[in-house]
Amino acid sequence: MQNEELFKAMSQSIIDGDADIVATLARHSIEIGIDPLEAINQGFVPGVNFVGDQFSCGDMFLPELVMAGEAMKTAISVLEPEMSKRGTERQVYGKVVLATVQGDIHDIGKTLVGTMLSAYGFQVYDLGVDVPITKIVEKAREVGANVVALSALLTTTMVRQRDVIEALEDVGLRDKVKVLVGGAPVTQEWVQQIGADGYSEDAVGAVNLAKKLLGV
Ligand code: B1M
Repeated sequence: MQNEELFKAMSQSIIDGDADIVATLARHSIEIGIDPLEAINQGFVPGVNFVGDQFSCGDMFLPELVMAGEAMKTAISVLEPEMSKRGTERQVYGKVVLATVQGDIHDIGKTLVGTMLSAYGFQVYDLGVDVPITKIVEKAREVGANVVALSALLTTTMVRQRDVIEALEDVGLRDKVKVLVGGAPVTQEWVQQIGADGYSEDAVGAVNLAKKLLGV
């Protein structure tokens, strides 16, 4: 199968919500030496984006969104070990407390960001999804985090990123950590509005930004 053909099949397997085919195609891409991040970005993500678009215009419904999300998680779980292996930089650059903010259960992009940060030399404390502000702040204090990384996929939950920054200020931690935000609705304008230190549109960008913010 040519790469283009494989990417199309990957996208379709997400649209169909067929986790078995997703896993087979993901394993095949590893066998033929495709970069796992390329498989995600060019193969599987177009499928999940298609389902998202169809959902917003009412042509697909919640069950399809759920199945596409589960299928996407299968793809990541097959490709994740390969991504980790490819991260060759072994020094520890810093500690990152990572979470999807309260009220938001989207975890695919956040997990991908965590995988890449770990692969490229950060110690990542992934608190999961729907994480309360206090839990994020407490963990940052407990581990002496250098970076707090906050994912939000909903326009209604982006505000929690600002709440975390305010809570870090309240407990005197704001000047000790860099705050990195991300997720589909996040923009540079939002970063400025809430006083975050930066955002990136994807997982590789998050690694580069974290390194830049820490000067490593
Ligand atoms: Co949801 N959902 N969803 N959903 N969902 C979106 C986000 C939506 C845009 C779909 C749409 O309408 N077009 C829409 C939000 C609209 C808005 O607010 N503007 C939406 C909605 C409305 C909802 C519900 C409210 C639906 C409902 O119940 N009526 C509900 C909300 C539940 C909640 O959170 N409280 C809901 C639920 C779900 C599922 C559970 C079914 C499932 C998630 C499964 C899971 O995560 N385990 C789901 C899915 C799959 C999606 C879409 C289709 C795909 C998201 C995804 O995984 N993308 C999404 C539409 C879309 O984005 N096209 C949609 C792939 C992933 C690799 O990309 O997450 O963007 P992404 O992450 C990227 C970058 O954003 C960035 O790097 C990642 C890797 O490149 N990034 C960071 C992310 N976090 C970062 C952090 C960083 C840096 C970069 O630093 C800290």
